[in-house]
Amino acid sequence: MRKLHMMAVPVMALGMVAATAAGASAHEGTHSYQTELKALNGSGASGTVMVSIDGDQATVTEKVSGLADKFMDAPYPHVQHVHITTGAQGVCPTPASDKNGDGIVDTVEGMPSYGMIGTTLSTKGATDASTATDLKVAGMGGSYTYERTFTMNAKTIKAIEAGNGTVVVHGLDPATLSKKAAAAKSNLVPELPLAATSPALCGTLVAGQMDMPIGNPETGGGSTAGMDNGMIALGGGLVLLAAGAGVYMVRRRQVGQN
Ligand SMILES: [Cu+2]
Repeated sequence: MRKLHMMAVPVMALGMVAATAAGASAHEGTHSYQTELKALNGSGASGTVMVSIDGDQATVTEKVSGLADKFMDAPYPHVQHVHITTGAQGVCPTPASDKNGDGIVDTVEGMPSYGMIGTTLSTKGATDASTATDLKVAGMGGSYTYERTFTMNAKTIKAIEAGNGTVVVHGLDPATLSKKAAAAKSNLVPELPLAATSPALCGTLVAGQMDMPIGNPETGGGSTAGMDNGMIALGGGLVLLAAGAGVYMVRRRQVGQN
């Protein structure tokens, strides 16, 4: 009897340690989330994003390739955000989200799926919505690696923890699109092709490390989100970039002739 008693104590103690560690991990320490970015709108791009959150500090590591490379003979600026949903589950849009049937799921059509901008993955400066359309701090060119540690706002952290944080990288190359889609004008900024403001990559962050199996984001019921004012500003920025040169329009015509 005495021997059994002695053995039971250490086993119980171990069990308690394990239970404590499991309980603490829900709120303390570093939590990792990741996603495989999938091409939207036939962008042909791909990528991965890893987000490590410790308190209010987030380290975002992102690798993308195959995006539109040039805009106006300069590296194509790809604004990128963590979009967040509150009511509905955050997901990536599917072709069914293309409500007007023009062949592109534009930024507005995608919002019922991935929600509003929670955090801007800017290369420097603010990471809230204030830099959402700042082309100078966007991802640049067709392939890039992004790594930054910053204070992440509480609403984005909360959404990511709930599985409702979705990384969206914007900016398509009209050359990769169907004639009809390439010729479409932006519903945000009519002077621009729809491609310029539309999402090219999307992935909803899930808890875990990079070796976790990733399923395709499912389409969600989702609530209807309003027009994203930030994305209107994005269009304005691109118009400024394009002003005076018209290279983008020329390229579009060439695409249309193919
Ligand atoms: Cu966005």
